[in-house]
Amino acid sequence: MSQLNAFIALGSNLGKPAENILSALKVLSEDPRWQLLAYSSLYGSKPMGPQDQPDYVNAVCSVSTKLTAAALLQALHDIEDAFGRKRVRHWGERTLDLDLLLFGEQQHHSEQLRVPHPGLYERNFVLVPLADIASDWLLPNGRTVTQQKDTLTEDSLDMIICRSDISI
Ligand code: PH2
Ligand code: MG
Ligand code: MG
Repeated sequence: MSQLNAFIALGSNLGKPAENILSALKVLSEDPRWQLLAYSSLYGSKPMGPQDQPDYVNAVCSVSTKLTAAALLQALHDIEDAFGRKRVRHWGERTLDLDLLLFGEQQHHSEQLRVPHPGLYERNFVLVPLADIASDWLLPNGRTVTQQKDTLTEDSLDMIICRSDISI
């Protein structure tokens, strides 16, 4: 089976969000089912969805894996569960959210598996960190990550930890 590059969005707004993201990156770096290739800086972002929830910390990483997209997504859900994630409300607060953004050039449109992630094109808290590690990656809509990021009008995000200061 071939080895593909996947991009994963990380988000947290409960407990100590930055620590949760760094711990999740460590867990991802230690898993034998893939190799962690790169990770972005950590960004603080205002909540999308219900406003009565804390601000988020967001980041993106890439892995290389021989897993299928469905198997990788299941593995990500298992890691979310290990971080004590409870699914409380749609777009609501969470200890750790791991979203599969891109899986090589593949596209999946089932209920369980949507790749590219449906929010990818509109969310600055996804495109800004993704541009840290994959600015020239060509998206299925024909734009590069940076070109897509430049279509957004929202305010820029606050970088809270620069990726060069992170050691996993
Ligand atoms: N995730 C959500 C809902 N709202 N807002 C921000 N800023 N960042 C997130 O990661 C986020 C959100 C549900 O996954
Ligand atoms: Mg999710
Ligand atoms: Mg999400």
